[in-house]
Amino acid sequence: KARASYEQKLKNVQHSVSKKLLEIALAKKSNLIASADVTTTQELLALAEKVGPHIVALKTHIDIISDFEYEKTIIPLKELSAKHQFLLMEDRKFADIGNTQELQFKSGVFKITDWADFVTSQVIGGFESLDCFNNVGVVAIVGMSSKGTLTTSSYREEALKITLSHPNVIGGVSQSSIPEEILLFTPGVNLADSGDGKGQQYNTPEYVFKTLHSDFIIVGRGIYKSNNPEEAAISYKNEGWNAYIKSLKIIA
Ligand code: UP6
Repeated sequence: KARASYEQKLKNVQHSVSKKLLEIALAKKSNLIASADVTTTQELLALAEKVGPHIVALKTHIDIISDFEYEKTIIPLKELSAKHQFLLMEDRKFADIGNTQELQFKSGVFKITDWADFVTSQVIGGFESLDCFNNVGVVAIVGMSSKGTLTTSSYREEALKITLSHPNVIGGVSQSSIPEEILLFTPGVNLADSGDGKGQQYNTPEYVFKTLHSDFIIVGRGIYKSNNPEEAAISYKNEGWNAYIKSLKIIA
């Protein structure tokens, strides 16, 4: 069976964040999410400015920014996201009871609820632990990319039940296929390396679109560590888009 196209998915998805992601993908001909795993506000904003036009979303780990200040970090980041038309994905990977996740989401210095368009969350806390994310989209961690991960097939099966049934969830992070009614986000993508010596395992864009029917690739070091992050973003964007177009034509 051929994979569903972004146009087909756009007709079927309900969540406003899913719709936005698919609309941006079609408008920019991009399925690239850049992971901004940098540690200063200046690097974060410089990267967002360079790669912004080529991505559907910028993924942050906001708690690794050493000089975080809401006014100096988030306000300009929000401006860049509006200027270059990309969404903000905070990769917080919440993994607690609902009440604690709610506090982590709404309080502290980061106030994720005020600026993120969508967030990642583990589903280990159960269905109701995701209720607090009702003003954003949630990407559930179904399977991880690292060697020796405990997200076995039986875990993934249970995780998928929550992912498919919770109204706040727009999709999953996984290294295996998931049902096409939700969006599949795949990190662990790099054209040059097969691993990082710290357990990360990489695949190519070709593999993730063809074999997994992924919707969005997430690329970190392949872009921000490159000598020219803008050029790197353009090549991942083109590789990803071409791999997606090819995968539409495969009737398996
Ligand atoms: N990430 C993974 N694998 C997962 C889930 N999330 O790599 O299963 C995240 C990492 C990092 C990014 O936290 O921010 O995706 C991958 O970065 P890289 O391309 O530099 O390896």
